[in-house]
Amino acid sequence: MSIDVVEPKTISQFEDEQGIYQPAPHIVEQANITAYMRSKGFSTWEELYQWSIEHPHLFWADMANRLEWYEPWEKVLDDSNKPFYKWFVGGKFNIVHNAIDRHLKTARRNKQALIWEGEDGSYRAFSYFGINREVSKFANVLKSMGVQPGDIVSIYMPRIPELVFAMLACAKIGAAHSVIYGGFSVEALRERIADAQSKVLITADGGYMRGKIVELKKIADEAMGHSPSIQTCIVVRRTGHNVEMQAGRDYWWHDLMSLPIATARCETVPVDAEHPLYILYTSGSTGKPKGVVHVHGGYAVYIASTLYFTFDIKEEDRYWCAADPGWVTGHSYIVYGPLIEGATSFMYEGAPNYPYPNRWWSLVEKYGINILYTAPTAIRGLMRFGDAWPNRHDLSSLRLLGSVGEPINPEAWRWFYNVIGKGRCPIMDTWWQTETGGFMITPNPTTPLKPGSATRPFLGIQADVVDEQGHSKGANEDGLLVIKSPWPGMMRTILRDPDRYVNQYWNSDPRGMYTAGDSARKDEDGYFWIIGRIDDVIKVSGYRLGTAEIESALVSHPAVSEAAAIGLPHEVKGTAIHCFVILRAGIEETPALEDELKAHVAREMGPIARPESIKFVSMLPKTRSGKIMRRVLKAQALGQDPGDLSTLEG
Ligand code: 6R9
Repeated sequence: MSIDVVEPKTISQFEDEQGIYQPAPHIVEQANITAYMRSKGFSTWEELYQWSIEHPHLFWADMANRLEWYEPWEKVLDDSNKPFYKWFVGGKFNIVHNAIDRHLKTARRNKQALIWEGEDGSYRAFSYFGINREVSKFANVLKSMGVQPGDIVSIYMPRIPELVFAMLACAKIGAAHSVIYGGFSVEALRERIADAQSKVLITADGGYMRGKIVELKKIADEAMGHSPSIQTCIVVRRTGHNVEMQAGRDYWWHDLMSLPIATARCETVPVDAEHPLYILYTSGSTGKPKGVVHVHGGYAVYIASTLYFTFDIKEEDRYWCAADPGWVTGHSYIVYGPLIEGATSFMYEGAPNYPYPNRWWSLVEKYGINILYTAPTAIRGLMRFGDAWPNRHDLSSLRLLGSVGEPINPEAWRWFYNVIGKGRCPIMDTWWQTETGGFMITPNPTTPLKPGSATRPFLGIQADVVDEQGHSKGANEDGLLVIKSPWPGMMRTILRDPDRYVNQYWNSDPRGMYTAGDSARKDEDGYFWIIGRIDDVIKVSGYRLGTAEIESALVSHPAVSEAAAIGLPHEVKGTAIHCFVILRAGIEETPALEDELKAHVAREMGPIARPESIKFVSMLPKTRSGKIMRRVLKAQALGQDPGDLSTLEG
């Protein structure tokens, strides 16, 4: 495909001689953060930040007081059993009370909460009143299926409103949800259902992606065939194509929702602030995905305050986070965050370039989107088609833009800023992780921006770049990104594996700082520049995949004896997967086998994990302890010096 990227020539009126984008005075004046800063008696963000890290209990109590509690907390933070921190101890709370119930008492009752457009052009919208009805009805359905507080319900759905209702219904009755991204395949789904021990799976017949049907129910059927814990499967009819329904196990969502038990009245269950809200599986450096646990209280406080200050949500805004709800970004900033803030959130089902590369821009125009939050991979993907597509549309409703998932290259940043934001919308480059719950290093609308930098830590967050011993690195020196004190949105543990939580995140640093697994550098202005993952994780189009998972998928093929996967730069995906495979004796290296192995990985893990290339090799570089030295493969592929080879197997 020919690449038609024109580096925008417009120099924004806000760009200074150093290439720093200064915030427009009217944005600063109207920003939520400015109002808060003034209310605390400070005249600069720096002073406010300094206060927030010196008095985190006061700051977080302020943030918690923005929400409604059934019973107040006794203590903001209990750090008596590090790193198992507890927040808002003794408080009784439910995130759904804050996301829905409390709005019903105000004029927001009739405000649009969720506007949805399907890839096929279908349109649905729900007010807060409407969302409450759907969620309450479905919560009653779940209760009738025997779902209890503490259970984990697995959800495997396309990007449709029922996904949001299902998540909220679980939370409303004190059950935890585990959303498995709809792009994952049989084995990934089976493994996650087994770890969560789910009795109930919620899915759909299928979803639309690029005009084609994704066969979700079919994949779910295969996974359920090997999931003894599942007793009930609830299926939303989205595509209407034929799917198998197993009597006694599978039920249509719409049938259940029309039963008399599905009344629109359901009490929200008050739970402890530390009660689990959801499990979200994410890739780590070993094969088994980690079930990151988030809780009701601190998580709600954290995502609401980060959204409020960073994306500056205003009552009349239409906000669009274009992520998938199956990713943490969707959990925090499509579902819970915007609803807690009483915002109008827009959700789109399909591909950004379907049927044409102007789909997103036409949606911005059609719905009058004010805030657009997306990922560098999507920006690069759309930039490839040139400026004519966005230029055909009125994008003047946009006020703020956002980016998440991987470092954004300055070219993509400038294109997003100039061509989409017309040089007037600041870009919030938000660095965070599944584990952190919400934004950690991020600008706010008053921050001077440097393209490619996530700028500085959020209020109350102490981030640093350190060496292996935990000593701070100097300006512009590479090191490990750490967080030096706890925050309310942090993960609480890894499901069924608390040791892994301690070892993976807290032990590598002798001072007990949270180690993020990213390398970074901090410049002379205290701006953070994220370099990338230091562990064996590859980010493909912003999705986090473990090299070990890809390798196990390859090795599960009868022709493969050993495999190594690395990430190499890719123009659109950011990073693409390249594999090195040792075949079993007697198996011939053919192009057909290469294709078959690519398809095999896509089948096992999902299309997102399909390798870009597979190279047949006769040996792999390994350490004496048998660990594959992926950095050596990577250096070779990039023609770079492989560095220290002292641990290479002799
Ligand atoms: C939210 C999310 C976490 C990893 C993280 C880092 C990378 C995320 C970034 C970024 C540079 C940003 N990452 N945001 N890198 N700039 N603004 O992505 O969660 O899927 O758990 O991935 O993503 O490497 O460690 P998750």
